[in-house]
Amino acid sequence: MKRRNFIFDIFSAGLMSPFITRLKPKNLYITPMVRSISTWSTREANLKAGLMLNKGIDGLTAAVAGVAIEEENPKNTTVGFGGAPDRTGKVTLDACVMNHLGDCGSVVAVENIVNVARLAKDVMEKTPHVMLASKGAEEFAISQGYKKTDLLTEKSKDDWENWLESEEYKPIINIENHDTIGMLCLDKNNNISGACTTSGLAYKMKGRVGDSPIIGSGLFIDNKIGGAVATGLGEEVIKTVGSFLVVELMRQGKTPQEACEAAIKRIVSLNSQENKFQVAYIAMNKNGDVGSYSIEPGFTYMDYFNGENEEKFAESVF
Ligand code: SD4
Repeated sequence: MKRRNFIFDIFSAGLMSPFITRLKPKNLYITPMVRSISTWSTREANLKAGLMLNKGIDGLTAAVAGVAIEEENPKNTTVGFGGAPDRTGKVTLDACVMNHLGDCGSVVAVENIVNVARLAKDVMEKTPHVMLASKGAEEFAISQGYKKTDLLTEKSKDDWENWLESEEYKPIINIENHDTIGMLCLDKNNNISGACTTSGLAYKMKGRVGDSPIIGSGLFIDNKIGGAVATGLGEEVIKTVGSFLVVELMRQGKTPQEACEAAIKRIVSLNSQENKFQVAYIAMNKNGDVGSYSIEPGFTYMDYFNGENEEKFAESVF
């Protein structure tokens, strides 16, 4: 009997079926990939999300739980509790979330509530709206059982008082106005979701809202393509609808890296070089490929992949 016929015969006789059954779980099953990336040195937050994704938890739940670590961290002066106040001394927070279905929620200029990304998720899931602002958002939070918390710490109060005495204020690139956390999570169902949360620019004008809670600017997800989040000077991100732009560039065939670079260069081309400021993007596509790019050097991001949670330096224009 020829070898090929012999193989055919034992298959058709069902003789191989016990082997195939035994081989299947071990050798033919591919573990779905998970990946979580987040802006700046948000190590613990990204690890939290990555471990949740590993357990099979969905991307949005993981992203909201991950960014909550920074919202609750008083040392992070750009997010949540301990965030720098506006120039009247009030801490006001902005956040948004978006899931793989294209559903989104957002809150802007919220006082006294720490976990505003979770609040944005609640707006998405429990109201007929996408965005709630200020007192309305706070009242909704209280109605949902959130605790009222004074977000101004002694340290951020002291810093603000020193700022009031300073003659001219210019934020120091990568030192002040950074650490906004934007996070993208690819879960075991190959769905991408994201969250973005911030106290915005330090000593901003009362009522100022940046890019972070604006769907398409601070965050955008299209689960057929991928997702992107922004950090840095929100006014410049809004002008180019930055995160949406990154996702649309990926739709046109660019890798996440190429898309981040093109979106950053768009901003640079609209500004003179004397006017120094930072903007950075991170992006991920459906294959789990990631990209990052910034205007000024010094932007880092966290990457949880294959069980490792690593800090990475992004390349920059200058
Ligand atoms: C804003 N984009 O309110 C935010 C600030 C930021 O890291 O990202 N800081 O403009």
